[in-house]
Amino acid sequence: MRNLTNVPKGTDKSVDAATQAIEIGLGGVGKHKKHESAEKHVSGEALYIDDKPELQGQLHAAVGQSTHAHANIKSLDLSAVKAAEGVIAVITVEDVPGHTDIGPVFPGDPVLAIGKVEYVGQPIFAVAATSHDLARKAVTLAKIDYEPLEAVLTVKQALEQQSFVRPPFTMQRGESDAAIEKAKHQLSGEITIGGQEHFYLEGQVSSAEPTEDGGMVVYSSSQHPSEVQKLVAEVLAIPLNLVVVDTRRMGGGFGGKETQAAPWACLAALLANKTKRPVKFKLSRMDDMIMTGKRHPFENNYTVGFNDKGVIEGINITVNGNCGYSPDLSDAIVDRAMFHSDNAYYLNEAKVTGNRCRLNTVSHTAFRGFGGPQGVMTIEMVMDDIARHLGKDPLTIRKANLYGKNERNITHYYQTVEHNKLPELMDSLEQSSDYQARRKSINDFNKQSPILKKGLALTPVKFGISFTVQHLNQAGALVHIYTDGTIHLNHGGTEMGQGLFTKVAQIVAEEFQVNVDTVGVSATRTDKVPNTSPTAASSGTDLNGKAAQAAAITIKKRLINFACEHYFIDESGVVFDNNQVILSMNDKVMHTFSFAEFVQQAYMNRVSLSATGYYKTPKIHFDRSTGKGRPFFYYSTGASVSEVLIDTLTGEYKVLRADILHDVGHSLNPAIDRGQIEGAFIQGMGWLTTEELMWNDQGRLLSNNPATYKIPAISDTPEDFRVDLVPDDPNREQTIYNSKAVGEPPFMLAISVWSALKDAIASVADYKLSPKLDTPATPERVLWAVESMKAHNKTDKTA
Ligand code: MTE
Ligand code: QUE
Ligand code: MOS
Repeated sequence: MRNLTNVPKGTDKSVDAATQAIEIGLGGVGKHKKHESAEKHVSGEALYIDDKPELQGQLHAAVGQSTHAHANIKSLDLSAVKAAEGVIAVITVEDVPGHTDIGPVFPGDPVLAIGKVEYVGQPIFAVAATSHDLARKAVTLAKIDYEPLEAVLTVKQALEQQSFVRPPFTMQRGESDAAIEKAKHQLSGEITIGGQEHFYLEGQVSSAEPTEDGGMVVYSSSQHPSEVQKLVAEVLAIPLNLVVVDTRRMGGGFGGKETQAAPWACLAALLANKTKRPVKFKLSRMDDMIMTGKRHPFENNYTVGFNDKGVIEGINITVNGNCGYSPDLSDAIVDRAMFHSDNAYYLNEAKVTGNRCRLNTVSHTAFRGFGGPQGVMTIEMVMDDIARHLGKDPLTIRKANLYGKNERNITHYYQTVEHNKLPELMDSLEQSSDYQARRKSINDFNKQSPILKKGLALTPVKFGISFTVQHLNQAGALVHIYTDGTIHLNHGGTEMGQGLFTKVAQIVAEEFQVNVDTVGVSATRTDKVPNTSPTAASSGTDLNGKAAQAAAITIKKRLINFACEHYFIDESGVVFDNNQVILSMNDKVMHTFSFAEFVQQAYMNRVSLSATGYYKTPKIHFDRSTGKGRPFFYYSTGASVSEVLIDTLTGEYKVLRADILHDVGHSLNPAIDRGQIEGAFIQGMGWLTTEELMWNDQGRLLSNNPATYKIPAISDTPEDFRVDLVPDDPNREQTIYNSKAVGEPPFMLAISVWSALKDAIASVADYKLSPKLDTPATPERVLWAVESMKAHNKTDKTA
């Protein structure tokens, strides 16, 4: 573990200290490398799809949206739309030549409404016009007659009516009912967890160009170009080899562009096909917020049995995900909530049930953590509740329930938690953050401060890495070396700001020991690497990094063979170092070539300088029928401590300080990893505090713009923010350079903010009660929770 005294905190030096121990190769792995587009991002030169120059004849799309949450369409009169200024084409589902359902995994998502609508905002018809504004104006002119139907608008309603998008599923280990009953103490509780708008800076956008042979080239801001390719081909009824999807970068995806980039690409392609002109479809911010799915809101509950030490002996957890109107990715998302209902804790006898509730709202989708955060929240609530019941510090309860090293280490889905670092990691953070001293001083502060109260909490994260759907855990890459020694890299992953392209370029540069700047990154394209998985589940680098390394190794082996044959030396005499190829015999250097010179020689001697690479994750399997297996290759872990200050008269609050210690194994790029950790924490904080989605009783989204939906601003960053990587702690599994995935896990570090808010609120009733605090914990909810503590104090006094 980290030497606590030597690590300066909250400064750039801490990153250096954290990475000094990493063996740094000359190619670039392990170094602080700035994002491949960093300068372009800040100067505005990075091209997003909407920045591309207009093509000749380019049209712009818009859709007419449902104004009802659930209704039959009695009649649809589009004559005024067709006659409107600038309108070139109008289509309904009847004009779709191929498949009309674009459900990504299960059917249920019509590309345009088929006779009925199932949420407010559902696309009913689409228009191509000569400008974006004219297209948007035209769609308002439709005359639509609806026959309203009863709408399901709450999770409670959905549960009552057994309205599900997929059947319920249970994971079980042991006999939890009996264990709970036998235990000395029992508790139960429930929590409502809000959803979250992705609020990527670049909205959903696609641009489609017809090709001369009846195909389509589609530029799409998508995390899943291969799925866009498949769905575009299907709606057009053309083979996949006639569709090319190109994604250079996204201005953020966060899961929102895994499945939900496809509808706009399909509609652009349908209109392009109909008009034989290029068509661009970009959503305005408000339309994007109304028409695309969000993080699943959940309503979860638990019953737990535990002993005097607060150790869980048995637990039943039910997670109820609000999936919206269609399955989308909800089956896998609710599964991930169930897989993370233990977070870092051994549950002993446990039963976890997941319901996939069907509501008449937009279909909810992937968002950083993919259901995991909603599962983790539930067990963290249990920890706080047990602590208040027993009158102990929640940290004591958390530590008492952590997975063990060689015992108490089997999850409720029967995966063994190996190489568990959390006991030491949490001890280390407890010390470096001065937890105990601050706990004492906060208690003192709260005693003498009647209105302002402070709270403190330390929470862990354990997040399973791999797609829980086995076949997605594969990737491909394509590497070319040109005769000037520059390298062209392409792989199946997409760049959404997370730094994937930078990391994979570093890996290829490392293999040849050349400067990373000589590795050109290029747009993800379905004609370069086929049949790719979405860039998701934090697995982009793990999968594509290994695939690109495999391709590089293939070429490197050819180069080595060439050197051996041409210069009559052994393999051991060929060394790639510092942009050179050094050839020796009997430890005596014979030739030193620049990498470019050597590559040129190889070319002249007819050596192939292009290769594909492929990777699939080993060891993983899961049998959903028994609920048993090893769905995750490994776990990423971390912990955070948050300190908050609340005003008990207004409910307003601030995060005063946050300390994070997060494990990324051998970091491939500490600067980027740190950026991911900071960004994820702030995004998680937004989810749990200020970002409130509000639908009215007609199913219409009211929080549909940045004035009514509050994402964190720079001023919401904790005043004192200390982020450390666990240094020199390679992944025990054979991942790329023994690194660990970083994209999603640190999102859940923000749960310490929520727990700290509850700690501050609990102080009002002398820590005797566990405040119920649904999320987002807006100032109103904090105030209500404070009021309930005060009400308890009153009844306590009168009793
Ligand atoms: N970071 C930025 N800047 N933008 C994003 O859209 N998406 C997150 C995370 N970090 C995201 C991000 C999500 S949801 C995932 S799954 C991972 O990045 C995906 O990329 P990776 O697998 O390459 O880490
Ligand atoms: C985590 C994820 C995803 C996941 C499972 C995880 C994800 C995703 C899918 C998925 C599932 C079935 C499909 C498909 C995708 O599963 O992002 O195309 O057929 O897209 O544990 O992030
Ligand atoms: Mo991330 S939610 O897996 O795109």
